[in-house]
Amino acid sequence: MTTHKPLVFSGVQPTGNLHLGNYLGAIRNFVRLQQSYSCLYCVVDMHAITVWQEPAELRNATREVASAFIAAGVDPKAHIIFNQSQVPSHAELAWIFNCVARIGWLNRMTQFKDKAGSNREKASVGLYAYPNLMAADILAYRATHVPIGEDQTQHLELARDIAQKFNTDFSVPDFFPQPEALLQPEGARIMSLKDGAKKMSKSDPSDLSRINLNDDADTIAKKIRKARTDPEPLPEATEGLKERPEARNLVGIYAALTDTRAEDVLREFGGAEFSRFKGQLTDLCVVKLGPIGAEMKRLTADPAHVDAILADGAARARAISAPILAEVYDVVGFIRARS
Ligand code: AQP
Repeated sequence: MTTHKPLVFSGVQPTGNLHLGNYLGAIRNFVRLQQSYSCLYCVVDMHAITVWQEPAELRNATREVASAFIAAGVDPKAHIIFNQSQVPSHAELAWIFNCVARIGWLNRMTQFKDKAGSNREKASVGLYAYPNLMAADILAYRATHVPIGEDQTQHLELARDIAQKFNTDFSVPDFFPQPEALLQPEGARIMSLKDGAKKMSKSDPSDLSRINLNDDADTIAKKIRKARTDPEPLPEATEGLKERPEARNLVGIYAALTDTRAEDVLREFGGAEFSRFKGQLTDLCVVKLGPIGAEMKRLTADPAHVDAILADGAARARAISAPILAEVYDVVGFIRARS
């Protein structure tokens, strides 16, 4: 990995069912950023266990996310792909950040409220402290740019606050940078195929709500055919999508997969019935996702190979983060053995 370029860090949780939203909202962008940044792409298994994960499934899902990165076009030699738990700096720095961040800051995090729901008392402490670990993920490398979905902007703000408070508390003004979000353009948020008001999500109990990256052509066709729509044909202009979240979502997916805008899609399909549009959308999804799914299948069939890529990435990630963590320990006042 070349280190003269600005450093990007981003992660995906191995919580199973990687889907089109993860691809269009995150992984595809990871591939594009390789040109201009040095990139660390992390399978964040420690974040995943903030809610219960079956150990065997966690292992498989970790390999699946790593395979998706590679299948989509991330180069694990030129950049770094690894799983979080193999680099102790994340947990070590997170503990220090647990002591820097204030409870009041975490109390404001809307994702905790959403994910814990009405059962807050039963949520894990890890789910509550999750944003501190995310700050550690980024700052353990002094990464300056973080590609995130809009749902993560509040957590990134918190990472910036933690960086600043650490620098101020310990009188080390430039120790940690202020990481910046690399936000995707509007439309990168893909919604459930069953409910245009809910985002497409790994944890949605209905498999028909999402297109998984490893779905075969028949499954993709079935899911798009069954996707919720309304009885009207597609409008001629984007204003006509305003009150039609499901139509807007399908048009948005088509636009994202063809790297165009909703208005371009409507120029082609305005006035068309959904049956025709859904047929075209199916073909497009199969063409774009088929090769990724096939390559993921090939890679996950050889777990030892994927594990070796993760181990190599983790060793290179440790080489960047360990010296930074050693400096942090000195700043905080921890005694450590000198090599
Ligand atoms: N529907 C989506 N549209 C666009 N981007 C999305 N992302 C997730 N869902 C969509 C982006 O994918 C990246 C990885 O997400 P994550 O695995 O860390 O967790 P998440 O955001 O919580 O993803 P899910 O699918 O919704 O998982 P569950 O159901 O487990 O919570 C992030 O960059 C995210 O923005």
